Amino acid sequence: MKKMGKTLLAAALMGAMATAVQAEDKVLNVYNWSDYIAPDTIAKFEKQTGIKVKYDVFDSNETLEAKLLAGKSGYDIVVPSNNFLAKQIKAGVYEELDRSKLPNWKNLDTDLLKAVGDASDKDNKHAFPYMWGSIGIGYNPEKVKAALGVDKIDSWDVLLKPENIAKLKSCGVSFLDSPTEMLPVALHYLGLPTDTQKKADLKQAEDLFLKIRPSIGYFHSSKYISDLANGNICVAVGYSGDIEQAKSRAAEAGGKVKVAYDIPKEGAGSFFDMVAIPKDAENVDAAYKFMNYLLKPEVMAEITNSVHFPNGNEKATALVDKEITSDPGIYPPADVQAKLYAIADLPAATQREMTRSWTKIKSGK
Ligand code: N2P
Repeated sequence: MKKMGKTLLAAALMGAMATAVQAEDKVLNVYNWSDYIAPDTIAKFEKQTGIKVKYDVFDSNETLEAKLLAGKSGYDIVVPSNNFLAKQIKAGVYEELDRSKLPNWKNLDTDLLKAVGDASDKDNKHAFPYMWGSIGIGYNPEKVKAALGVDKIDSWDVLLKPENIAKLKSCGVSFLDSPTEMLPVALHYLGLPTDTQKKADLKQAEDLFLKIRPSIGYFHSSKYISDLANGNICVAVGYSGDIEQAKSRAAEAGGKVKVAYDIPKEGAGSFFDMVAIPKDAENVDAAYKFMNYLLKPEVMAEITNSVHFPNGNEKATALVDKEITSDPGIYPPADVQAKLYAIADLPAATQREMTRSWTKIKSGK
């Protein structure tokens, strides 16, 4: 009996060990925006925890949402912008977070948490802010000067007035491929509410884009980084940090190409990207470990130093390079921040309308 007991105990222990090994063998599937992490963030996590990570990237909320709403995305960690997060929470896409597994939550910026919570996730039950930024204009000052006679773009007039953008066509113009972020650019410029649900307002924005459409070279939400850095295009409407990355890449390549980023004087859109766990995640334990790792100030500071977007971690700011925190394109001063509008959480019907309109704009008809 004693012997039998020991055998049973040994078997049980071996079973438990096998489960532990299996848990560590299970891959953590992370789905994040492209160009949005430091080169060694994942490798360091894998080394510290023994958890293997499969890291995939997307460059638009629309792409992420299609996967999430189809279900069984296969991802354990995803990073939607907060307006999309709000809608996805309502659709029951996310796990409610167990804060006891996130001791580093305390490092987050409480003002930002409250702002994104009030806007899209009451009491921050499902997500925390990763990075944020603005949607402004990146450009090559020398090429713009040759085309327009000025080396600074400080107004949306330069891109939204057909006679101006026509002069930039030959040196190359790109726009983000995102109806929910680009239609508000025109709405704001026209003095219309950026969160409008009125078809007539959206039609005015569409008409404005159709007028300038012949001068837009392409619509893409990540390719412009290398094209700006290589001098293949001269203007891009894009995400602040991405354009700042283009600036650094151009400098690292010898500095022949110059890149500048400006938030036009009329103001611009802003976004807040949030880290969340889908309800059907298969590796929830590892997802919490990854979240808690991302909440470490030194980890987030390294990411900001690398991708040039401000993060949501208050304790990280002191660890970020001074040349980054003092760059007004990355950390806009209060008067510029006051001119930024948030991209709204819109009903599915309005979003569909915007997507239809965007398809029409892209095809130019
Ligand atoms: C990263 C772009 C993320 C900002 N390349 C858009 N949410």
